[in-house]
Amino acid sequence: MAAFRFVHAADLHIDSPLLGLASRSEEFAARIDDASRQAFDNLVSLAKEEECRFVLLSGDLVDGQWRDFRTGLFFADRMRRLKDAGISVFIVLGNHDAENPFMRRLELADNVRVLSRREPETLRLDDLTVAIHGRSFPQRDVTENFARTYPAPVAGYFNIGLLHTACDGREGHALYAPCTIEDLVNRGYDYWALGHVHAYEMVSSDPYIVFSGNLQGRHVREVGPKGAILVTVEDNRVVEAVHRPLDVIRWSVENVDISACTDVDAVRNQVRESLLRAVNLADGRGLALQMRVCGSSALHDEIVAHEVALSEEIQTIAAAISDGIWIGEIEIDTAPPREAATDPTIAGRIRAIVEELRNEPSFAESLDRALADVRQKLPASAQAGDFLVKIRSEALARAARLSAALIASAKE
Ligand SMILES: [Mn+2]
Repeated sequence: MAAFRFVHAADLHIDSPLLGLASRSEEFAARIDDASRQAFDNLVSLAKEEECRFVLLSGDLVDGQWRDFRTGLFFADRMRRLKDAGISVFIVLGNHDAENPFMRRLELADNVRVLSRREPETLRLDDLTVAIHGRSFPQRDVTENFARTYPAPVAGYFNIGLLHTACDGREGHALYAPCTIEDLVNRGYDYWALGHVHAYEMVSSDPYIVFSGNLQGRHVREVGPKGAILVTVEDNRVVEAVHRPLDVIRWSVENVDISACTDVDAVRNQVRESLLRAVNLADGRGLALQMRVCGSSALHDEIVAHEVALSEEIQTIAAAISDGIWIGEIEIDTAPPREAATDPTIAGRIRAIVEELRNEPSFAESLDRALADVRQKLPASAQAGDFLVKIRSEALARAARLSAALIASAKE
């Protein structure tokens, strides 16, 4: 029974800076600068520990621009380490790699194969009955549907497609090498190792179509665990494909809802609980987070008046929990209690003005004067009296309805 493992990763963006960490502390800075390299080292370790036969990298190994040649040195060194462990590496280049002038000249050990930029290519690993199909980006802006140009599967083999693509579109990702899920399914492969989209996504498990996501989150929009897919194959079938977190800094957005808090102590507790939960999920990693204090509360005025003090307290609570928390931004987004909350729309503001008039004595007086005028012109009768009383009591409600209706029609 032929069984083996491989690991699928993408979007390494080695040496890409982690953004939004401008005002970080010095200790945290040291942990952060190396994050993308450490995450890649974690990938190398995973491949060795799990005795993987090969590693798949589905593009964007580096940014469009390197800071210097040491990025290439680092990558070449880790490829050699994989060679020493008997592990092959198969790569398709992505839009960032294509843009990078150094990537073309990169010398790599002979366990590494970068698939052709000119046409789709198939590599056969006969000892494992594996066929790997792929095509590198020749330039950044690939608008062609690459998937449809990929070769037919090799009969009796476990067929893998390596592809850097936005598939049928993913928010926040340029629509490069677009294709539909049907295009991928119809190709008849067993496993599509996709790259480009930074969020892990198991698009399908029959056949396997997987975005591994990036190895290390780079900013606060890339929250949660980041890593690679560890795949076990037996008799040309996937028996397991699991996402293994490999990141060293975890990004998180914490919403602290203070609606249920009746005093500032309760707010502090809420903040502490939220931080403890995030630290727990980060599982020993550094934690870079954005905190948003929200909810309707009677404490709103007090919180807004002492915003700076609250921010400092939150930092102190974090420091008391761990030295691995870095809070990038604290957003105070609370509201007054709901019953007192005002509707900010024009219609809402007019309703508020009408409500105010209802309690305004001078308005009542002028209304009475106007109605007295009308009364003189009406024949004296019980019906006319009732009519005026009705007008008097309904005038404000009618005015409110009329103004709301006028506003609604004006908007159309
Ligand atoms: Mn990309």
